[in-house]
Amino acid sequence: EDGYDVWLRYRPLPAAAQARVWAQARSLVHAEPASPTLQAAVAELKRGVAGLTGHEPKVARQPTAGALMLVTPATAPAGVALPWGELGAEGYALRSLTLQGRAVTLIAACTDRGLLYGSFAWLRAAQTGADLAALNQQSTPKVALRLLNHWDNLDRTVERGYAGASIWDWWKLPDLVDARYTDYARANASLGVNGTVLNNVNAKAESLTAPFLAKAAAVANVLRPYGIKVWLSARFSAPKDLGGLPTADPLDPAVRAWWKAKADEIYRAIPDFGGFLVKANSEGQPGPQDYGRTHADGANLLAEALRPHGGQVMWRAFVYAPDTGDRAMQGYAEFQPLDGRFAPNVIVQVKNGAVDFQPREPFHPLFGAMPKTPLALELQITKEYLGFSTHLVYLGPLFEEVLRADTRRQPQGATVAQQVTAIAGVANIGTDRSWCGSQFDCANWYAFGRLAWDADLSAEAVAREWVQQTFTTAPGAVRTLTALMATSREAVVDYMTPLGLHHLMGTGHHHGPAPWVNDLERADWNPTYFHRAGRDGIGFDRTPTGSNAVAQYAPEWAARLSRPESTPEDWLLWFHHLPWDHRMASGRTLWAELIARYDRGEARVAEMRAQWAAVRADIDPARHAEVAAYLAVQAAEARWWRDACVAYFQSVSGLPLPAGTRPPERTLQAYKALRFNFAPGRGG
Ligand code: BDP
Repeated sequence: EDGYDVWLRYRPLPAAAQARVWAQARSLVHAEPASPTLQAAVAELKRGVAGLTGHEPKVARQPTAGALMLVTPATAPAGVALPWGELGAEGYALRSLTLQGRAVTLIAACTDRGLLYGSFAWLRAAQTGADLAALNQQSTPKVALRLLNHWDNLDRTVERGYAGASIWDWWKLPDLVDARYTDYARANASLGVNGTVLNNVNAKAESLTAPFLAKAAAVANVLRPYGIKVWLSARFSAPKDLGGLPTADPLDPAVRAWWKAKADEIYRAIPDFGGFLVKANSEGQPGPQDYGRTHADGANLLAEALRPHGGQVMWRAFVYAPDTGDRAMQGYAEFQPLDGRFAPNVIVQVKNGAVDFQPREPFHPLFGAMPKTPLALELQITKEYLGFSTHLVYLGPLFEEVLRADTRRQPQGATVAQQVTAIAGVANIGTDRSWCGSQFDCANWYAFGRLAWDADLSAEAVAREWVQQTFTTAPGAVRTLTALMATSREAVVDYMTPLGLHHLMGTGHHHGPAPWVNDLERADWNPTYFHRAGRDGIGFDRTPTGSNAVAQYAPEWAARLSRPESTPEDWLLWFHHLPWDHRMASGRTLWAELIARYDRGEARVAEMRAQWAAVRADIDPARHAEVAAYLAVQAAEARWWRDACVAYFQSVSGLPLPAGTRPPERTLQAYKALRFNFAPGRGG
């Protein structure tokens, strides 16, 4: 066991469970000839049932007792009522029923893609102990586009990648097509991911040249049967870089003609190409503002070229202008006024929070604030700011928190999940044998896909089913591991950035604590800019007496967030600058509470180690030892975070440590002196 099989391990079930699964999957009935997608579904069912039970189901023409039947409206048995109208192009239903006296199971969908998703759902049910003789499930995704964003460079380095090199072997493609691409497609299809952006948002124009399009087309050919469309990040200056034009001005007719010809060329190579993802006028990337044009002008230029082919543009709202005096306000300030100015096939892609993938951020104020513009939610699966792949942090609760956040933009039905037409996750996948850099990081890929498909699932239920498929079905161990995962995100918030603090990480690589840094090229990259700690207190005043970022939220939120008493404590220092003796809900002063949170984070990691030790008998030795070693690193680093932050904040507050507090192990100077010149970071 090395993790390669992720949650599609299909290892033999306990004997009684094997018999129950085999009784419902003795044969497979499906339409002939089968499309590549249907073939993929059937192959997965055979592989899964064979692995779980030791018997491979035979394909049959007619249903016998214990048949699994994959049916569409054209092939469903007469007289069986199924909710076709509700299933759409991707949904499926699983039904146990009796047909001419024989007990069978229907996997029903309007399309072969729905059958593929339904087949994976049936396999999930088989592995998580569902009663396969009495199935009655139905599921349809509410968010149309569910994409991975690879920040993979053409030289195979991965920006913010902690799992080895890029899985896309651009050098050998298109002639050599790694079998791993098929396993990648299977894993994503099992979650319902239906698109993938192959290259980094910090894009090279070369990704749009004919040789690279041929390589992307070879990947697309592998992913297509699994319902996954290929997308590419596009560099806005490509007409200059590749086309030799003097400008990339979006209103220039030659530039428009260049993109149109480029789109035509792409669709000749990849007929179902998804579209472009664009990072423009941000962190050195070119964009329409270089020519005095707006983000809408830029996005509409690409949209116009893609439109005849049905392609879409995902235009990112992660920008640094206009200078509002508050980093957290820039995306909204730039994009909200453009609502209504985007072409219909443009989707504005917004990070979950207004700063940058922190352990905890309030939801981005753009959600719900651009009613005329489709929005995408961008989540980060790779843990750039949460301890890389070394720390065990299950992101399900973070994803759940933002998906369920109620923007209050409409009287009802205004959660972030209800406001978006797409969900994108910055991938954590690489050539590492276990794909994601650590066993538990695969849970974040899993949770991303499952919650993007159905935001109403609970992060805890998703953790449970992941454990059952990935590690063990032993009930005690499943309970312990689900509990471990459930608290892991709160642990990292506590030992890194409690109470709404943010961006205290080391410069550039974002590894480790550096709350003291105050000399970066941009003021709003400095940790001191974000925490604003001094003798008088700590926190960023974003109320009307400060930057007034609260005004970017719906009035109800703006009012709530303007007062410390009505601000959720977890967000307190995001919105308020408060004196050290401010009284907290616990009765402690803010100073004492801050330290208590750091202590709690460290203690939680110790508890996670104990929980992992307790399930040792239920986990294979190789993976158990690997995770235990990672947890030891995490424990040491949680202590480092806690100690360095306590030492620093004490130097600023000038206050004594509350009675009974363990003093930091080392001096502040010692923490400041640490250097990590080879930490993974930007790549490229
Ligand atoms: C930041 C990353 C940087 C990305 C940027 C982005 O540090 O590597 O390029 O976001 O999202 O979080 O464009």
